[in-house]
Amino acid sequence: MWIVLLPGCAQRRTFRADGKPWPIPGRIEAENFDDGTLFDSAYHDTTWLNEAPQDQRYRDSSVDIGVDAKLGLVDVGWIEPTEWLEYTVDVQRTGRYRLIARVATPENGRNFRVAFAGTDRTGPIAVPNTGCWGSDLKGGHCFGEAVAHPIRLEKGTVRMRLLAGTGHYTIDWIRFDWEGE
Ligand SMILES: [Ca+2]
Repeated sequence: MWIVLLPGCAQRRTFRADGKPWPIPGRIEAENFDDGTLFDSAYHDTTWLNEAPQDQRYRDSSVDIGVDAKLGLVDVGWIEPTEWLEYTVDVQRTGRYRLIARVATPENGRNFRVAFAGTDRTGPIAVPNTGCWGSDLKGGHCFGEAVAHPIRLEKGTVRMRLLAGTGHYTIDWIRFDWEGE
């Protein structure tokens, strides 16, 4: 077996021009998971191919990313159980945060979870049945919000993992609002 190491490509980084972690409090777009490496993947996707044909317009990966040019929307869909996405984040202040996610699903009983540094910190977060999978590509959409119980986060840079839970939903972004000490 041959392993080729390309100089300069071995470093995992955030998916933003300055390479900095995503600040919390703040909003993180689901499609902006880290740029991982062969040995340090930033996602697990159960299907090799992109389920969404538009994926290539946004970034190269086998994560199923949808693009709606009309709404200026990029989201992650076709999510199956066991899949996950990881983001390097910078918690700017120790305290309690409220977690809100913009999601859609036409199914009942769907949920996801969020882990920090490898530990599930939220338990299952219910995704409301919003009546469809997100945008209809004609200017309409059915996104709603999933809200978790406030969680306490420690100041510092850490990896945040979005765990699929039951899967079968679409996610646009996840946001952390400051709640207090
Ligand atoms: Ca998005």
